[in-house]
Amino acid sequence: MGLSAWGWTTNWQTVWQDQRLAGSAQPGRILSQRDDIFTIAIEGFIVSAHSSGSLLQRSSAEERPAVGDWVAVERMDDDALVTHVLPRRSRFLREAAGGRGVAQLVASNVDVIFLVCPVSSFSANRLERLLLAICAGGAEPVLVLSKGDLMASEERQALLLESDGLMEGLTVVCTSSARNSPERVRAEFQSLLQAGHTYALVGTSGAGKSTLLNCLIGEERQNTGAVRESDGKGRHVTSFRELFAIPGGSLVMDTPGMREFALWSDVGGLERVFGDVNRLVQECQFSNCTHQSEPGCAVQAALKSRTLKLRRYDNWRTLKSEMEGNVDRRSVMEGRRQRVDWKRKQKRDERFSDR
Ligand SMILES: Nc1nc2c(ncn2[C@@H]2O[C@H](COP(=O)(O)OP(=O)(O)O)[C@@H](O)[C@H]2O)c(=O)[nH]1
Ligand SMILES: [Mg+2]
Ligand SMILES: [Zn+2]
Repeated sequence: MGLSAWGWTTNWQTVWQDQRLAGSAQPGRILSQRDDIFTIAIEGFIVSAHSSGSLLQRSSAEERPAVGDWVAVERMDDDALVTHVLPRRSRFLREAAGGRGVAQLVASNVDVIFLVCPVSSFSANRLERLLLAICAGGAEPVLVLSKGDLMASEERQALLLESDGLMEGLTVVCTSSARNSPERVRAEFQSLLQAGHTYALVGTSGAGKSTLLNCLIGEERQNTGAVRESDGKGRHVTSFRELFAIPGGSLVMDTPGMREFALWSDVGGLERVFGDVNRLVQECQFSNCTHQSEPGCAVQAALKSRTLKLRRYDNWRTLKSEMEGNVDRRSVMEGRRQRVDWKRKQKRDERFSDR
């Protein structure tokens, strides 16, 4: 397959030229990663590669090569090295599980993220959180309500209505890979998929992401797993991110399930997901309104008239303060890093002056 089949365009060609890389380097796209080994598509070939030492040394966790990235590859005799990551068009980040203050790049250079949520475990708060991370990272979200067969039609309609309120202009599809044939599922997604564009399936374990991917590919490429009967939770069947080329020319990334999702991003995305709240805030009489009991508070008025749900307002406050906290935390970490760099530099200078 040529690189254009993996999403390479004249735009990427321009970005590539701007990097002024060594003549021996060639562009490639990371299709999957197992431990430290990447599978990479380069023109006409699929190769295995790992990161060069200097790339690892100069990059933070979130800057390191990830599935979906366009990278520079240097081929050796029986090995290949990733020496550079091209600037990303979009990056879907979360804080790595365990709260160690480290970012995890979930998906890179994805145009559209299919946020997959079974109708049976719909949570508006969680979905708003994920929509925020998607929009903050520069990808376009589409909400996929999966396992539609598990719910009666009227309940499904109610859920669709509630989904519309999660974000203005949000595309929502309700599907069922169990009830519908793969052909029917493909037809439902046809208008959402564009040749040369990259998509990612994101959501909890057992949401039906891999099953959906198999429908889109038209064959059983990814293993899928039964949900535990005891607690209805999915098992981790998909352990690696992987990018697939599907019939029609789109690229779809399957990802492992995410249980916790702590935001890593700063306040970007709030305007998009919470456009309604943002407009209300601007209409308040006082620009420093805390929306508690001030006169002329548009937020309180909207809550009273039920045009704004208390749940949504509360979640906006939670997510906003979490994001603002991230900005503070990041600047503290950045300060610490700069101090370490400065001390290192000072030590080096001292060493040189000793000579
Ligand atoms: N009832 C129902 N079950 C589904 C549907 N899609 C997938 N499943 C089942 O849900 C379980 C988890 O699916 P899987 O695709 O592995 O989920 P993933 O973890 O998100 O990749 C499997 O047992 C699937 O057969 C659906 O549309 N309806
Ligand atoms: Mg899976
Ligand atoms: Zn107010």
